[in-house]
Amino acid sequence: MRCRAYLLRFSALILASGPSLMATGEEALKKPNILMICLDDLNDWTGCLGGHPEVKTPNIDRLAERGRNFTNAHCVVPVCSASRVSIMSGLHATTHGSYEFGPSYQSLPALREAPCLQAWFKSHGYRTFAGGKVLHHGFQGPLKEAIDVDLGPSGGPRRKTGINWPGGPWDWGAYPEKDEQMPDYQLAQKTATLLKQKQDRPFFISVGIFRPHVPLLVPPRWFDLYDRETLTLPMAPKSDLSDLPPNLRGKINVEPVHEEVVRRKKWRDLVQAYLASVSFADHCVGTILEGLDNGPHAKDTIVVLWSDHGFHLGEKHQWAKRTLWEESTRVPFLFAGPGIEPGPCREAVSLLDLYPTLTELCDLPAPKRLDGLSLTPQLRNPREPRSRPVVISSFEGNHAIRTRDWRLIRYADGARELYDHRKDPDEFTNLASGPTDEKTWQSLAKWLPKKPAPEFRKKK
Ligand SMILES: [Ca+2]
Ligand SMILES: [Ca+2]
Repeated sequence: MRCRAYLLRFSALILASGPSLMATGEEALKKPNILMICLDDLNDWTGCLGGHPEVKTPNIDRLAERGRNFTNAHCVVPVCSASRVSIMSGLHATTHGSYEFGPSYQSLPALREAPCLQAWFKSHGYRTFAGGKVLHHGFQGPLKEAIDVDLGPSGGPRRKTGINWPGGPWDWGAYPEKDEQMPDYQLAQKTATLLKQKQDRPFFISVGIFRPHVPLLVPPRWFDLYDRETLTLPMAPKSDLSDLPPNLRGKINVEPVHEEVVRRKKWRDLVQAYLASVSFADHCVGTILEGLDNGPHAKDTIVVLWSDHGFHLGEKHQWAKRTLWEESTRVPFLFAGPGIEPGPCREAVSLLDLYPTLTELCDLPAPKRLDGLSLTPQLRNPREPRSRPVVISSFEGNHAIRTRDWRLIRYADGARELYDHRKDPDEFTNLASGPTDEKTWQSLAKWLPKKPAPEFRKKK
């Protein structure tokens, strides 16, 4: 009966139209726990997003099946630090001014008064645990207070010399021998052990797995899942580049450039290594979820899983992140737990929506400013439209607008791109390269940021 009471109460939290319907008395003091799993540089190459036909992610897929799978979710900025700062502050780059890899949360003046997600939950009675890469720079300085218990690092063992790409950050290979030698897996096991213990007050666990971030080094059994010779390479026709604005050339490439990967005949190796790293990360997710499912908090914990941004593996002849195209901005974003009905949602949503969604699900007040929208309407009804589209920014002055069906990009120099996802999910045909349907363009362009914050630069 107690379990049933929990379920009813959590369903009420999600389904109620206002606080008047919330449970009262002792029941109101009980809050759902949060288990937040974040992955690093994981694009849509999961079974539940269908980004690669051979990828094996059984654990993430199982979580997607039992919860709400936001299949059209996007980051705020497609690079680690700025993406994570935005998620954890609930504020857009156009508010805090971090559009590229760089400033820590605490160094941004606009965030001085903005409580990070974990600090907010802690100040409302939660015990907070965090391990691995959650904020890119960690919970340092004034943010240290946000975390009660440190669960340790993530990643893999470091190597002094490269295996396959000496001298570059892009190494890959079957290393080390066993999962147990990977701090990512050790962190997953530690989290699973924690989840098997009874907690006496609500908890918020943040756990950040580092793979599939480079270097793509994972144990051999993950490489063995994929046949290098027959695996599917991304579609990257040279003709796709002909309708792109010229401003892109050379500006957003990071090492390695696509031509170099092809020339050195390393495309297949890198795709295999990324797939292997994704499956290893999925195994870490499975280890954590096994802990939750076999512990005392399986029924009173909301699980949320996301990746900080996407990743190119040759699409549009690009590698890695930082572009404003689908492969760089689209991410897995899943909610599961008591009262959350299973099924996909195709509305365009932002990782910025995490903060207001979690505060509402847990019946906490919200900080005075959050730029995202609570997704509780879409958790109730997956066809409910989000009231405004998603805005993604990369480098100062460049922005994308993503709706259910469209992507608009406008660069700082005025260059334009427009893609119709109903007909062109790979964004091959830039409808803004010639005469553009102004009505469609304007209906999307009106959402472009009017007065974005200037880029924050540290005084020298
Ligand atoms: Ca990242
Ligand atoms: Ca094209």
